[in-house]
Amino acid sequence: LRLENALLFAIEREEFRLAFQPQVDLTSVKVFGAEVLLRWHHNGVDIPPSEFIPVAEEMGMITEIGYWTLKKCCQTLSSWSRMGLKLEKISVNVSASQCRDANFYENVLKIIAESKLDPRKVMLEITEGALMEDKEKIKDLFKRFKTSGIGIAIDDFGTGYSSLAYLKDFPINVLKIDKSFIDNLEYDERDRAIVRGIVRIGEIMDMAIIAEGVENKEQLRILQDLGVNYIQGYIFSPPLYEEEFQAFCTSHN
Ligand code: G
Ligand code: G
Ligand code: MN
Ligand code: NA
Repeated sequence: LRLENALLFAIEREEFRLAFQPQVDLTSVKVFGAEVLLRWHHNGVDIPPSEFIPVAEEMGMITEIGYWTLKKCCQTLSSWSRMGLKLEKISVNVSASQCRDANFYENVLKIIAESKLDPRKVMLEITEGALMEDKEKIKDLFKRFKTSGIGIAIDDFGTGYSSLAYLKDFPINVLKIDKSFIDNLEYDERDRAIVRGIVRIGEIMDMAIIAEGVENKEQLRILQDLGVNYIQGYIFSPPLYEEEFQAFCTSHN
């Protein structure tokens, strides 16, 4: 209950910050994008998203928090662009319940337009669970995003409950291979088989593949061998605050 009460005031008390985790293209060895990860600093402590996001979802506050996050990250991307730091993509996590907002599409478009950002720079990361909600409604939503140039990435791919059939029916741009398939890549041939399969699906269905949670060089080498060129993980960088992220990009591009 205390957490819920505190969450109600977190935006106006400016307790949220964005962290940005670099996404690296191995072909050019450049930062092509970043995933935005919300941080909440409350009463001197950092409360992890794994704790407050589910609460925000239950309270129905995730919608407001989600719009705040999108607005903030669009503004940040625009300001980076003016400073000469050009990112191709910014990925924002979206909860299933955010997609239920009747005006979700219009609101997202409005926020992007207000920042004078090219919608093609924005990627929405959605977990497989969201696809299960109301299939036709979600499909329609994704199609509208597609016509506006906004990308859709499936987060934690392979760990959810939904069927592979949605890959065929939904306009999806990116599959993010879940960290759990990367963790033992060096030791477990079954994980390599799964990654190989995902890469093959991506080729045939014209979806890009990003590997998440890559931590060491051996994993990186295997992923490169398997044809995965987009990497996100501690091997390059943890999520960084704005200034640190700028410094990281300056030293890596
Ligand atoms: O770095 P990390 O602990 O931030 O993130 C943990 C999880 O919290 C992420 O996998 C993601 O599912 C969730 N998360 C982080 N930021 C956001 C956000 O802005 N919106 C939503 N819906 N989830 C987020
Ligand atoms: O939204 P999603 O579940 O994909 O968020 C990614 C989560 O994974 C965030 O909590 C982020 O901090 C974390 N993360 C990203 N890269 C690594 C990594 O290389 N190792 C570990 N342990 N966690 C990571
Ligand atoms: Mn994510
Ligand atoms: Na993920």
